[in-house]
Amino acid sequence: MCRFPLLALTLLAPSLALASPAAKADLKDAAGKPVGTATFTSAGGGVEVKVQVSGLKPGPHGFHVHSAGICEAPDFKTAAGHFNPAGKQHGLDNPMGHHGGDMPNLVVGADGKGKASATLHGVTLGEGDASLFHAGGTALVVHADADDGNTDPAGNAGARIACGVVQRGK
Ligand SMILES: [Cu+2]
Ligand SMILES: [Zn+2]
Repeated sequence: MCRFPLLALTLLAPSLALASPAAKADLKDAAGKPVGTATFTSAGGGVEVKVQVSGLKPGPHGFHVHSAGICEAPDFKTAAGHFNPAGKQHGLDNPMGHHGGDMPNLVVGADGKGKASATLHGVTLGEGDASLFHAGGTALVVHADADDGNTDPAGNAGARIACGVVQRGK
């Protein structure tokens, strides 16, 4: 009989979805060209971010989760400031920091490609103000220059060169 497997699937599906909420962002540059992707998964009381990019200038680039889920080229100012649900200052090296959306620099190689993974602490994929899905959403932004790790409010990381809205995964 096929009735039992169907019933089991129906019962399992919702609990699996709750156990591993996931999200992604498709990064585009100021000209609208795709330059990378990021994935977000719940991990150890925070959110693990994995990003890979291509076609970017070699060297270190600041990248952060910003507090509004709107990516309007060319300057991506619509993504607003860094996601900061705890009301801290900017920077992983700042004693008054750091923002929930702060991460170490993304290093791009001579071939224009780069990869990074980082964990956002005090941030969730669930409900509430600390969620990447809070009202208005969030976006992942890559900058032209390195983040110095402590200058409030944005680490002197320069122009915003790529942006992707954080979207619920399937
Ligand atoms: Cu940023
Ligand atoms: Zn910040």
